[in-house]
Amino acid sequence: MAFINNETLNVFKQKANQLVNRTFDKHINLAVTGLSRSGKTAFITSFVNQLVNENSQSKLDFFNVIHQGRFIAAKRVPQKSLHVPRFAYEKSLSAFTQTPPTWPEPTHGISELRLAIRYQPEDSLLKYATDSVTLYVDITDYPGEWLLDLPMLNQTFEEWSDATNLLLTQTIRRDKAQPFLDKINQLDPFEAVDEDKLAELSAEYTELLLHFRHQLGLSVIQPGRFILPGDLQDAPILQFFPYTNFNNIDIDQYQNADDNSLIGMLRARYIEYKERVVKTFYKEHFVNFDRQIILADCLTSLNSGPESFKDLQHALNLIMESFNYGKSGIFTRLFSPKIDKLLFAATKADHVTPEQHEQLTTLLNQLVHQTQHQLSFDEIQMATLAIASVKSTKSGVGEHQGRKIPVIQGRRVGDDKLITLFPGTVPNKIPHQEFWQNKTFNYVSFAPLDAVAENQALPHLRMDQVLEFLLGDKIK
Ligand SMILES: Nc1nc2c(ncn2[C@@H]2O[C@H](COP(=O)(O)OP(=O)(O)OP(=O)(O)O)[C@@H](O)[C@H]2O)c(=O)[nH]1
Ligand SMILES: [Mg+2]
Repeated sequence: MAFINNETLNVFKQKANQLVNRTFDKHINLAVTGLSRSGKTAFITSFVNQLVNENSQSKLDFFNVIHQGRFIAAKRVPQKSLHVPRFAYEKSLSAFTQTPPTWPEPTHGISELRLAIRYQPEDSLLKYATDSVTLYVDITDYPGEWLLDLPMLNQTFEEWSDATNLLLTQTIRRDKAQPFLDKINQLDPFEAVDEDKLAELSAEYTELLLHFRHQLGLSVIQPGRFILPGDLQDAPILQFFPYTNFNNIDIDQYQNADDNSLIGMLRARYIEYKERVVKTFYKEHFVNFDRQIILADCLTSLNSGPESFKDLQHALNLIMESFNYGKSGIFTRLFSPKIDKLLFAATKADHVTPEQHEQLTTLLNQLVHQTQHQLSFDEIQMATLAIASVKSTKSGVGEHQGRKIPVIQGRRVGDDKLITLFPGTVPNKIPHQEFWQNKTFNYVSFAPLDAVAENQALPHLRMDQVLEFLLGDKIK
């Protein structure tokens, strides 16, 4: 007869418990996106930081699992996909812990991080079966520019070229684009291709896109990969450009042009780009996302003027196409994504006084829902919030001409000076000419206010509401 001693029994119990836990463990693939500089890195850093440093003083009251005292702990664990770069959490956090604190460096592609959150279940079934459950959250950071390419999948090279030509010849882009357009329009599209010349013109087109994004604050950048090439830098697949003179060439001759002619090669590379770059992202990554947060920096666009704002509107429109599963032929044909929750966040809300936050949320809501096409989002629950991943201002009351007005105070980026101001009123709907004429909105970039200790939670605005919306139902 075999005897089981206490120790063996304990090991047994432990194993049984582990097995139960494994059965009940949950998992979410959470994707974070937004155009460049919209605040993705700061957001993910704060998201992780809030959870791993959760303690009795944490400011996450709207995250129910914490409010109800069921949260046990969160930690980073090795990520799932070994072929995707790691999100550089330590590096990014160190920007906020150094003195004086700064913002993290820009990032240039996709990255991943896995978080394990242990909690006590409240769900009646789970509660009797186990003391704790782990929710694994795989967070992916990817550039919103990649979503701008989706509509290209439905366009031929001619259609895309014509659409891009239209964009390049509109007011704000025209001045800068004209010399490039002149060069293209002088080319003989049927001549034998010179690959060096093609590379040179592609580089020129990329420079234009970079100028539009970073100097003019524009958002509609196509192909998105051109300004964020990652490991495709200098690859021929990123060496093409729109042919902007279709009106003046013989279409039959174009249809019959072979790949060794200039226009033939442009067309071939465009097709290859769609197949290998655009589709691959959707097939390898996008289809696996369960939840998505889209960060939009409405305040910088408001500050940059009507053209920049209109462009953000246009870009959000294009981005929404990626979540339009109902009608879009692209999705029914090629992919079956499964995103069930979509959160739009207006970032950097700490740049305006608190009573403006509601207006900012309403404004983003209008931008998201203004889309001309009747999109079908039946399957997706959507919400809009105004947030600050890392709150960098203090708010208070000041006086102007004998009147009390709300103000914010922060360290201005550039000269580090502590300044106090009322940045102005955020329009609660898509602004008309009057708003732009009066130009009462004055946005100033602030540096993070105070350095935090490594185990201290970063100050924020509404990150707890973000957590509740994105994870709340999975952590019951
Ligand atoms: N005041 C304030 N500024 C913020 C906040 N989040 C981001 N910023 C500002 O926005 C800039 C861009 O933030 P990132 O988090 O690097 O944005 P990103 O989307 O990762 O940018 P890329 O990596 O270039 O695509 C920062 O350098 C800050 O100036 C915030 O919560 N508050
Ligand atoms: Mg980044």
